[in-house]
Amino acid sequence: MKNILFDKKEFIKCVKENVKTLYRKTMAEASEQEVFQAVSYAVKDVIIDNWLATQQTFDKEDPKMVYYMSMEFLMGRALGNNLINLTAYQEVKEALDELGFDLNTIEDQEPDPALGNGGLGRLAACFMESLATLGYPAYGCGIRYRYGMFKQKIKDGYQVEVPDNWLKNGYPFELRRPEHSFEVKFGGYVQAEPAENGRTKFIQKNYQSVLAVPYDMPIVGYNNNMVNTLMIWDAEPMECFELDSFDKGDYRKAVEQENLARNLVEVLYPNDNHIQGKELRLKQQYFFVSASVQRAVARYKKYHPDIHKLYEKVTIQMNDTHPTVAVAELMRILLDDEGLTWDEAWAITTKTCAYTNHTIMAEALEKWPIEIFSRLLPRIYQIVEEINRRFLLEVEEEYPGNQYKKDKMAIIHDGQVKMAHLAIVAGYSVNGVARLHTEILKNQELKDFYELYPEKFNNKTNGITQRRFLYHGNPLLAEWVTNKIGNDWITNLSHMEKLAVYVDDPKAQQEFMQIKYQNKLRLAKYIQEHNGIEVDPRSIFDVQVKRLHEYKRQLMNILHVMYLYNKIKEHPEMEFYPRTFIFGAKAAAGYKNAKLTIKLINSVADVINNDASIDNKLKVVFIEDYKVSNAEWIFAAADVSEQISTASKEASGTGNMKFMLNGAATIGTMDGANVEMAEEVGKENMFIFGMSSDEVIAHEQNRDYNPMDIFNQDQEIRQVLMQLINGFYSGNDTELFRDLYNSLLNTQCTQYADTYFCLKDFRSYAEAQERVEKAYRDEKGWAKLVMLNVAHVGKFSSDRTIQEYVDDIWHLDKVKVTVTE
Ligand code: DL6
Repeated sequence: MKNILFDKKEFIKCVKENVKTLYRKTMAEASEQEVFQAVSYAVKDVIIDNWLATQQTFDKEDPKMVYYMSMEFLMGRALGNNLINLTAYQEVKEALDELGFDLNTIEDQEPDPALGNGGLGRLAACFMESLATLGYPAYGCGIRYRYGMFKQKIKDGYQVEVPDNWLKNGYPFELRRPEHSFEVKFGGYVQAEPAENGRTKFIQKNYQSVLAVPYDMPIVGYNNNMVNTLMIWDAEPMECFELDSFDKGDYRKAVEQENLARNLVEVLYPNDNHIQGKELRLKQQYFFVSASVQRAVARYKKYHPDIHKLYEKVTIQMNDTHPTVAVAELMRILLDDEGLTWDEAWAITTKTCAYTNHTIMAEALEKWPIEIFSRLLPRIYQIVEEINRRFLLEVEEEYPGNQYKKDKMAIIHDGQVKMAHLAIVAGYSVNGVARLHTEILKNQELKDFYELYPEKFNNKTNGITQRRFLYHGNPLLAEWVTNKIGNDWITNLSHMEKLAVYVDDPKAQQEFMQIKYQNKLRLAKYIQEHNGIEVDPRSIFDVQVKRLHEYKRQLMNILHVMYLYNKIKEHPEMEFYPRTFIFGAKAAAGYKNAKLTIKLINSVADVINNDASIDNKLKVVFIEDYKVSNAEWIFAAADVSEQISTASKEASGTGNMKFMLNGAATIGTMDGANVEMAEEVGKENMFIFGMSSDEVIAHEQNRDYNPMDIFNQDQEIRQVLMQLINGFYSGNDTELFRDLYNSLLNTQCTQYADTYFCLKDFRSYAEAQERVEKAYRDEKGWAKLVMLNVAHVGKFSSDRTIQEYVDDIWHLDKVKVTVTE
């Protein structure tokens, strides 16, 4: 692909100049990190022209914008993807070759901006990329955490969290925009004063405040000149710490402001699907939301005199409940700054804000104690109280005298502010992230709200960007696909279905499996270098990489590995296709059972990998520091994708889609988006097992499941469980894994034993794994099966998801950006 934007000679010159001006060095003297910086600045030069052109197009065409508000954006590295989307990857690779550097090595110098935990943050990143690629005007709004997701080290089998100082060398792709700073106020009290128009003015007094300063990051669309903006907010003190404030007796306040600013954006809360309820977290939420809403309103007002029509140009998507204070902040601006009446402000707000729900896990549903909420955000709390008061009148009208309904649906109840209720009451759209998830929301979790506002509910099944997870992460397969069907798949993944004609073609099958083998070699090398474990690339690579959470059932996976090991030991003569079980997962720092599961996986790995008697039939690998950059390699190398959550618990999953795109077969439950994957590729081309979500929910409601029955009846399962407490994997320490044993069996230790039905689904899982092995032995059959998966992955592009958001929720128009020389 020839690229007019990149003149190789010019580019080389620019890189050399950058090395000189940034570091006073020649290329020969520059380190790889310095070359990365120089290359990135050269790429940014090109991006800036497109970015400017995009902004000019926005100014001229005045399109409606979506403000995608999210506490998390798990962007991953930018350089490689920017090059791909500028269609300049090959040219830059060649240019660097000429300079004596390898582009992959230079890419490795970039920190992973890990401003997110897992699925929710990565989805936001895929959405930003798809919006730009499809040509839709969008701002991502988030926080510029100084420390993103921690780096994970494994020491003695345990997870150790190491701070991730991703900004330490400076980040070349960001742009500080102090001219768009806003003040954000916390605390104090609200004073009501009569206003000239006869109404009441509400003024926040004696507050502390910080200055929110945006850093813009470019989001480059694929081959279309479009560059959208991710604005992530940094906090700075309103006044610098000055000595004269000491003299003025303001010393304490000056220090407080400085501390507030420093602490606010210091660190991302590393919890996935679990809310910690810390005051600082609420501060972070209000901080970035207030700044973003202020910026959205200011931008709108620059071009439009009538604030009543804000919703015609601005839509705010709240990524889970974390940014839900946006509702009250917009109301505050409209009431207090713009002087609108309540009804006017409410009419605008309820046409502007929309909400996506990402989980039904009770522990992830945000509820803030009134005490914290009202102390920190006194004016916002007043507004929420009024929204609640009016909403309860509406409920009363619909269900007269039904106090039970009111208590259940109230936004403020039992000393708490319920953010999901606020989001639903004020939002014009409420969506789940896979069909099953949305149905569970409608019929169980949010049933009362669905009955009241059925028109608000809709489903938007998640997706992933193929530009990162195939084009960049798996260049061999990407090239093969392009050779077979052309390159339309890059911007329209449904073209993959054209591959279906090749699934029975022996030559294509062989090529496909050869690419998989190359990718397995690449991962095997990585594992050798990082874990010191030699794995056989001819073995089945069976992979579970995702956040560690009990509902995702990494524990069931490792129990099954223990079970297989017992079988191989007892029946060495048994036929067994060699397997490498690969895990990668970060556990929240305070999540005890999750961390203990990591230790268990590593302990099992120690025993199995060092047992020469099993003839390398089994290997277990825990990949340290699973993150977006190594994920791309892992997906490319997987034969089997483990998507084994307890049915009903995984809202969608997106890893499942990344594996499918890269030609892995899924072993999974009928949960989240797995259900739709099975619909696309056919159940016979996946390895489905376990209880359905209805069965799980029925057991939960009836409380009629007792894992002890299984323990008593199933000898092999009992043997595995006993190995948790007889020191088999813990150097005779019988206590080390007792909490895991208890979580599965002991009702006194957990709410109810085996909350996530690991034992209940175990036999069905083991049987599905036997089917996997049998299928893998049939080389042609396997090649056909995984190729069919790739051919039917089209639906799971985030381009499709974004188009649905645009059509059904946001109603945006595409813009076309032209760059003039
Ligand atoms: O929608 C993105 C992603 C889903 O794919 C996962 O299934 C779901 O677990 C995840 N949800 C969260 C919720 N976090 N909170 N709070 O991360 O969202």
